[in-house]
Amino acid sequence: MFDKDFIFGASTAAYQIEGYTNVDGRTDSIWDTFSRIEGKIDDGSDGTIACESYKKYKEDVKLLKELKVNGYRFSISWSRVINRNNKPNKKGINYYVKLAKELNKYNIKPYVTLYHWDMPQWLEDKGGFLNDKISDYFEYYTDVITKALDGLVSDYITINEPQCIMHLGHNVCVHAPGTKYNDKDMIHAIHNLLLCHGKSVRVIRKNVKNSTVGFAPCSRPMIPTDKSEEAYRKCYDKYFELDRGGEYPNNVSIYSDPIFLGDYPKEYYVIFKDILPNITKEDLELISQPLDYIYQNIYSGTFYKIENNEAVMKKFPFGYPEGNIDWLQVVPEALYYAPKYLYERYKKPIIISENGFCNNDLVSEDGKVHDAERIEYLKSYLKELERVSKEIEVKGYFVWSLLDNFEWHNGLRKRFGLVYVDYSTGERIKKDSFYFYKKLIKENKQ
Ligand code: GBH
Repeated sequence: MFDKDFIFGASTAAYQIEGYTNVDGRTDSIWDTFSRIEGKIDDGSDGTIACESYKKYKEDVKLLKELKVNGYRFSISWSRVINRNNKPNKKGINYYVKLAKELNKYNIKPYVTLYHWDMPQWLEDKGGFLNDKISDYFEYYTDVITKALDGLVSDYITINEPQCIMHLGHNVCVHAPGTKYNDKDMIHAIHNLLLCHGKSVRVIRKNVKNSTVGFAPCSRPMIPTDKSEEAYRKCYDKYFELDRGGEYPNNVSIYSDPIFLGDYPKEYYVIFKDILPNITKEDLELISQPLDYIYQNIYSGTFYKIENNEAVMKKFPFGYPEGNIDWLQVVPEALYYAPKYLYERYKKPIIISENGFCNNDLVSEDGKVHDAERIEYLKSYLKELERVSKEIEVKGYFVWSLLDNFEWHNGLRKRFGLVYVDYSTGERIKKDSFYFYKKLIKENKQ
């Protein structure tokens, strides 16, 4: 059981669900462009139709209402609400106003993510995160949308998973825009991204009464297999370590230390000493304005054992339980250890902004979707979250996702929803896990 005011929510993102990418003045985002390139998306699909939530949003809100969630986390498509001349696009903005109103009608709090990976293509053409003016553009966009949603939305998340933006988008290049950065450009772009966050926070605080603000990185925690304090400490250090084998753009502390602690980790200045971007005291102050929560997207973890005083990764045994996507091993303890590590270092209440399961769902003869594995996943993860909530402050949990949707480079064939979507008809079918989550929320409120 969680506190009575615990936020049970569901999460989605604009490009993954909205469809109607070519209407009402919306311009291309980098994902539109990327999806058109042959071979980039596994099944050749894209977001042009997806769940058609741009038109079916009332139906979606009805689903949320039936679940009795008290929060819905969705993202705004920058290229829908700001046009190519960097001016507001009324028609696009109006969609989010209508959606927020519909949610408020049923007392479902909107949690708005401003950037869930869909940079307007015309801004990418000007250099994207390497453009030193990108944070001014982001500040302007934040100003426009927070004013438009005034009185309707008070909870904002600036940026979703900077790790995926930089690592998947610009290092391994399986995500849009898929252009490789060298190290110098990478840490420069990361600094610009953090400035986007900082300027956005400043505007939100100015424009929105009683606002809450956060940002939502992702992480995959190290799970100690041995229960000693030493093992815990070694795994904690590893989790925040900057240079895990050159994968620093995928790291926790390079983003969260500047935001929560006011500076990059010490090793940053050592590792990148010859290629540092220009980092001023003002930048760091802007980036580290106080936030309300530590949001975190967590799906899986990796086990570590202690050998010769070192935390070393343990291979998963053959046949270890996993979802229908290659990185999704079932490791419920991830929702115990990651919140604990994060709370210890950054000292703010935790909200899990995404957690969920990719299943090989199909519609059965009885017309229903029996996703028993997803139920087991959610049950076991929430148990661990409940366990850690006895030790630290945990404020909420958003399941990924309300609907099956466009799973980025994996396309439409990977399903994460509590609700099944038939992409040829747009029909939504509540899965068994939908009823499971509904029941869990209900029981928790009694
Ligand atoms: C989230 O990203 C996204 O925010 C969301 O849009 C997406 O649909 C959802 O999750 C489901 O994928 O380091 O071994 O975990 C996914 C998080 C983080 C998963 C990076 C893949 C790389 C491999 N991703 N991870 S691993």
